[in-house]
Amino acid sequence: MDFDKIVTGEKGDQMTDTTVDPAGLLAIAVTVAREAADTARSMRAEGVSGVTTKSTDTDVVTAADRAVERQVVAALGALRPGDTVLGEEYGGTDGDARVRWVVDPIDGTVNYLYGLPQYAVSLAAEVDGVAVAAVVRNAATGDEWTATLGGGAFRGKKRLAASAQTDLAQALVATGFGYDAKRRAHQAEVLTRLITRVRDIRRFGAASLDLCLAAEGGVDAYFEKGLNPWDHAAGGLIAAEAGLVVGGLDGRPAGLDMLVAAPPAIFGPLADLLSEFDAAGGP
Ligand code: LIP
Repeated sequence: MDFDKIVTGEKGDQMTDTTVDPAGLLAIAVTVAREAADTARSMRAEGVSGVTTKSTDTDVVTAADRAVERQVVAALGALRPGDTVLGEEYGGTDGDARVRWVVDPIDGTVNYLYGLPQYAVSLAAEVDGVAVAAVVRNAATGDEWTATLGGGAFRGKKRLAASAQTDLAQALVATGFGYDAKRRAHQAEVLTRLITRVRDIRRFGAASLDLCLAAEGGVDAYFEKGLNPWDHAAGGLIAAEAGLVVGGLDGRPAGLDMLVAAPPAIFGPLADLLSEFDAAGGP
């Protein structure tokens, strides 16, 4: 991480960490995310460049992913010099501040690669490890979702209320798949068993946007194995503030092994089926 020398301007005009107020953190998150989304969109308009791969030959990262994350880290360093940042492409900055920012610079990178308008800047602020402010901004469309802990979830100025579905068999469920072929095979086996127990399945390709879609009732529920903190830190708060239960299986919190976001009445039945199908298991 070579961002420890972030140029932050004159001492006097820096915003120091005098507050961990969620509203103040959200205002910063929205400002930074909008500028980052503008960069992602303008770089896409010039064509995709610097494409390399990470964990597998389909797990791509582009010059835009890297540039957007550098921009976010630099902006946060200027506005909140004492905070730490965890990002998908450059990892975590050093320090033990109360506030940690969690960023996916372009969530939905394969959509970005193909020019599908379903990719987002996802940015959350955690205080003492708990997400208290979140923004997800679709960089292609400008659609923006926000939330603060206890303050509700919004799309623009519209307050969100998620699905109140009570019958799993009637639920429209979104999910996603990893990049590793062995994991995808296991996820396909789980899907084969689940698909007859729900209304239908949707796969859009960006966890943060899937969680926002669930938050506004565009799907009833969402689950996925293998999500990193930057995939769901912001969308998870937005989904929870819209009324969904967000967690893992068997009483565990949401994490790498599984994230489930569902209305209270069907979270248990869905989680039980996913446990029965070993959805958190496998490679
Ligand atoms: C993506 C996730 C998505 C998952 C994809 C990929 P990325 O993140 O948002 O839910 O299904 O496989 O992991 O790689 O575009 O940042």
